Amino acid sequence: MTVTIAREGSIAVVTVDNPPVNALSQALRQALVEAVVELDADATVKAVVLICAGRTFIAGADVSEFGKPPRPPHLPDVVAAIEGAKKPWVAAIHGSALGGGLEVALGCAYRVAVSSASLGLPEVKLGIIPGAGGTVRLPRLIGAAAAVDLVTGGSPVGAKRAEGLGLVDVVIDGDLRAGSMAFAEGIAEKSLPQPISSRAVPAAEAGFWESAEKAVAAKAKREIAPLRALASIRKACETDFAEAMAFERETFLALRGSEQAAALRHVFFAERAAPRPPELAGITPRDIRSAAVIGGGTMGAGIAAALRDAGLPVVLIERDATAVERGLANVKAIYDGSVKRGRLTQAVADQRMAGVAGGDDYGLLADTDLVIEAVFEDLAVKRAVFETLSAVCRVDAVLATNTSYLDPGAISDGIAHPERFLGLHFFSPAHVMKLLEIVPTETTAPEVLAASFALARQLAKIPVRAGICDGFIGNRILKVTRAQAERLLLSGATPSAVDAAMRAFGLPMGPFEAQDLGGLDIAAFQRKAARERGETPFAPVAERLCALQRFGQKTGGGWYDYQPGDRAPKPSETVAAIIAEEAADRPQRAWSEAEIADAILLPMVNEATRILAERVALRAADIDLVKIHGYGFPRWRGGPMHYAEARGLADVVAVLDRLAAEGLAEAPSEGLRRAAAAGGFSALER
Ligand code: T1G
Repeated sequence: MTVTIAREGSIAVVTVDNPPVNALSQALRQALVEAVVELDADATVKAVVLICAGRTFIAGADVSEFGKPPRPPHLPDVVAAIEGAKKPWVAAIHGSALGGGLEVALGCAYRVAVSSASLGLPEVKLGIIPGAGGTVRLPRLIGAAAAVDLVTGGSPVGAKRAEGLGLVDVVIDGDLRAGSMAFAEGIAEKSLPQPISSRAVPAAEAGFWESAEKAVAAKAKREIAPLRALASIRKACETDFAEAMAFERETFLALRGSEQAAALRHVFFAERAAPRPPELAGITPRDIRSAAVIGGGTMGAGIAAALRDAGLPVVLIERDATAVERGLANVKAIYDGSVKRGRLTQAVADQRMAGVAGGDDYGLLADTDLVIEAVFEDLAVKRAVFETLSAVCRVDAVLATNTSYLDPGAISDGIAHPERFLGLHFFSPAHVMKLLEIVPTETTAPEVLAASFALARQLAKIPVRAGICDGFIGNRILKVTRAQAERLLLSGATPSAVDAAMRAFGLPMGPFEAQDLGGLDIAAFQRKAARERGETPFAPVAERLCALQRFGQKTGGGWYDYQPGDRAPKPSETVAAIIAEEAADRPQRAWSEAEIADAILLPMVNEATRILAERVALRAADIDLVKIHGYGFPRWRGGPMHYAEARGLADVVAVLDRLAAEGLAEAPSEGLRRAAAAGGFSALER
């Protein structure tokens, strides 16, 4: 880490260089305080430009320091030193001025930025609030309403919008260093602007705080930090600077040690590690500049849209002209929906759509870099597609199957150059869900695997490498969850109670509501395949519902009844009667919400541990990412594996043993017992 000071005439340029994102390590904080002292003492210096080397302005406090006791100089003191400097400091912003980085910029007398820069206070996404004056200075600079939006949502704003808010003084066209130097020369002789800390806050209009609290609570759901951030901003608007700073600091330190902050930090680092698996270090990915999708159904259209959103030209192949038209219409419907929801302008949607060419001739793919198959989940159909592709496509074209359940090795058996083949399992809707399970076969080449991880980065997806088994990582765990949920029904719980308990834990919906939404027939199809493999999937009630064609919302009834045009689930007497019959000879018991959650979550952890022990997943954190980004597991819980470790694996094992003794869950796996004895899942990751 270096902070260098260059003098050009009466302007001093302080350059921060702390790769990769100029995070505010202790050494950097110390160097900034020393720079203020040195430049205040230099009579030749009239103004100071604070600029950063590398990809970005200061992107925040050093998150890797969070688990450790804070060391001086503390960031609020660094910001106060800059704000109290005798010479005006100008923050010259490129990349992302985030968190502590923006707080440092707020300590500066002025802020300038290039138009591509973004500025934000994302702390709530880490389960904390700004801890160096962000909630206190921001309302003094841009008013309470804009400050509430920026801080409680945690999303950055672009430089132009920041200028409109008064967060940035000037947007610099062209070279930032030259532009910020020119700006500094322009203000060098002027008197210092009033420090933000001593400015008054415009009074909020009547009822503002009450409505803000309702809006923030609705969006934050069970996350604590957003409402605490709102309280800190309100304090800043209603008390003096010093009292508000003390409140903010106290709140920040309390949240920093919270379970939610630990969980969100875990997810933050897991998400950054996922696109760069250590086993691919040094492998050069094959270039992917063009793509094709075979199959224009829901998945194929979603994948085509995801590829287009990443700027790749796409050929959408279907079996005949009519199917091609239908496929293109499916893609267009996605973009029409995005325009209708205000996510895209019509011009952008048209441009995206123009990049999708439909066709029923595989010959169109002779020079395509990547082909993703998304046809019907039938082995023979898929094998026929790849037989044609391996004859038509370049020998170095990456060929991928989007299969959810079939063995990619069986699909690719016999194709030419199998080293270029693997599974790319997208989650529906493929242009929205961030999870991408990457499933190599035994012959997949490293540079093809690396190309898939690079593609995930290009698609802004979270890639997780999965080994081959029934359901890979996510759907294999889902099968256990569904079987476990039925087991509870046969021992005294109801679908509504199970769903309510899982919502209370933080899931967006419970297992029965989710099946009614997705359709019970999909899992029935997979259970049929499992039985043909000689397995005995446990779904006594679901099988009977499917026999009655009760497939969920799409048939007006599944686990619940639905009134026409109303998606609200209603408890079903039909289902209750079937449950009662299936439960007839089984012991019944009362279930509390916490006991239901344990009986669903801990078997989930048990199966996830088997997946880890079998190396189907390489890291416990990868399994957390699968559940969060593929199945809605609450981010602020960190994922099932983080939740289990934070709770204590010994307790997880003890509760599972009790449930198993009652025949209500499988006993803890050997791997889970080993991880509990070792104090964590890392014992299984070596
Ligand atoms: N601290 C430490 N390391 C960080 C970091 C941070 N704040 N941000 C990123 N990294 C690492 C990351 O782990 C990865 O490491 C590398 O940088 C590239 O990251 C007091 C308390 C800045 C938009 O929340 O949003 O300030 O894997 O792959 O896609 O009020 O990183 O290469 O070894 O994400 O170009 C607030 C979080 C902190 C910003 C760049 N700041 N970072 O995205 O690269 S709390 C944040 C990001 C705070 C104050 C409070 C993004 C990025 P490695 P990357 P990118």
